[in-house]
Amino acid sequence: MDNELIHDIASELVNAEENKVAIERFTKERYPDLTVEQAYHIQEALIQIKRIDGHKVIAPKMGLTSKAKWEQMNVDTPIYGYIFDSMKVEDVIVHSNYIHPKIEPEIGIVLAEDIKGPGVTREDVLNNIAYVFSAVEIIDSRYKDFDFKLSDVIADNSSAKGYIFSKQKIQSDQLDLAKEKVEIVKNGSVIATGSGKNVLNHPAESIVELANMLGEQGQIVKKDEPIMTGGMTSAVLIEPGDVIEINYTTLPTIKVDVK
Ligand code: 0L1
Ligand code: MG
Repeated sequence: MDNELIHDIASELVNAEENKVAIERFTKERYPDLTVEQAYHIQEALIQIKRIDGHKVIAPKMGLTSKAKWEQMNVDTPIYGYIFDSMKVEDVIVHSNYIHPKIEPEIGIVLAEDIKGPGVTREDVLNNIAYVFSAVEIIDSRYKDFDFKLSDVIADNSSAKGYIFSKQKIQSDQLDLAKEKVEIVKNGSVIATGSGKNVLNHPAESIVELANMLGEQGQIVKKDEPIMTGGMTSAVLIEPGDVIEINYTTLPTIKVDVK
């Protein structure tokens, strides 16, 4: 796959995002043998296109971090993507800005010092946390019906489209990251529950995986970057008019309306 084709596929994904029109996954007919390595090259090209368009990368994000998603997709590895300044959401999700948005509650971690894999361990991460925060990711796959294979979703920047972060920063000794629980309350009813354990058994493992995956590319995980470690529940579809409250055991509640 040459650079021109990689750039064309990345452009197609950016156009789908901008026009809010979902496309067929590439592995369905056009590129059934698209590899994970090629997919990360497409993701890099997509990031570059967005940078040229004026978007600033804020941090990497982790995806496919739960056993449930691994079984569903028949994979055994998480993936990463990147979030941009333009994806930030405060109190209102404007539904028409998306194709078919879903939300997932996550635990966010900011590191005190840069780390570089391979060989990073859970202890390395736990000893290097500046603070944690609550996060809601808005995922919005550019593929029709969220129908994708692993390579498709990697190329599509891991479905990243939005994020809401708590303003409050919590010291990591204030909570047990694996035992931290969360519930999604939609229009007054609890519709999903989960915990930090659902994220690779411990959210710090998500940063371990990220550091080791980026390390293979000669890249580091930087201090001060707000990293979403992965969904604590299944992602849930949202609709205009929804009133959402995400309650954690210790981390700050996040409230958001969908318009
Ligand atoms: O952050 C995530 O786990 C999403 C990764 C992509 C899979 C999806 O769109 O459901
Ligand atoms: Mg996520």
